[in-house]
Amino acid sequence: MSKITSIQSELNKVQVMGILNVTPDSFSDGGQFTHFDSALKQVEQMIKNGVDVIDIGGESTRPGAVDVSVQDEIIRVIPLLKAIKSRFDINVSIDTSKAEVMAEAITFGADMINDVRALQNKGCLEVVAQSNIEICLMHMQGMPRTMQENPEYNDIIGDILDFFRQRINCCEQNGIHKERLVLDPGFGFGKTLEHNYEVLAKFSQFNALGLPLLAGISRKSMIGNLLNRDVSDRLAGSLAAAIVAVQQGAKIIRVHDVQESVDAMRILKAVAQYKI
Ligand code: 9MG
Repeated sequence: MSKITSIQSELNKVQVMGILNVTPDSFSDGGQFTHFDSALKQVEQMIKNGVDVIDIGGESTRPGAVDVSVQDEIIRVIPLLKAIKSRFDINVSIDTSKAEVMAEAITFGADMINDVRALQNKGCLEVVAQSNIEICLMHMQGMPRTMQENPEYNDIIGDILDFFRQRINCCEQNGIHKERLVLDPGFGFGKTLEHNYEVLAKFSQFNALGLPLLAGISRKSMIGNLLNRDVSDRLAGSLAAAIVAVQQGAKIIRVHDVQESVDAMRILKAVAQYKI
């Protein structure tokens, strides 16, 4: 399996990460893929549509979401990971903040850990350090239950950069090499509408850290609230935002609508070859 970040080998290829939420309460597809067979069908469809990596999540991180036990999360995610790995040749990322889930995911062949808490929970650094898995470190102010109550920053880009530097140091001190890391400013995680658009406008500043960047904007309220669109009607806004992020250096986009996103990336690639 090739490295997801493909930093050296495929610098021009943006990776499309397809979202597979196996939670009953995720914000835009809640409950749709909780059944094993429908989840596998969805994976097959995403692969046909050109997905590069599937991101499986067993805990909802939407504002106000309730906690899930370790055992429940493992039951939701690990059998699916095993089934995908035995049937398909595709990279899989596991969206989790729990060390026990990370350990199981590593054992059963996951290619990436996508942690919205950036390995800050107990035991996570240690588990990940004992493997070669890639890790997405996401920025979040607060915790999902309360993060949207009153987010405040003096200098949002500076604060996110400081957070990234601190987490990168922490990883390196624990034996996790920088080359295994991907950074994500965490759209919608402890950020107002204005904060989100400022982060999108200044996304290129995160390139200063020299690591691949991930942008997860698909169907989020920063699209819906600006356009006054219901969650089922946010495709055009999501594609526009993804394109803005990619034009500023995003190397992975986390999306619900794989086919449309792959098409958009193909257009960008066709244009890119004529740029100096
Ligand atoms: C799990 N999850 C929900 N939104 C996300 C985002 O924007 N980035 C990452 N890395 N994970 C997310």
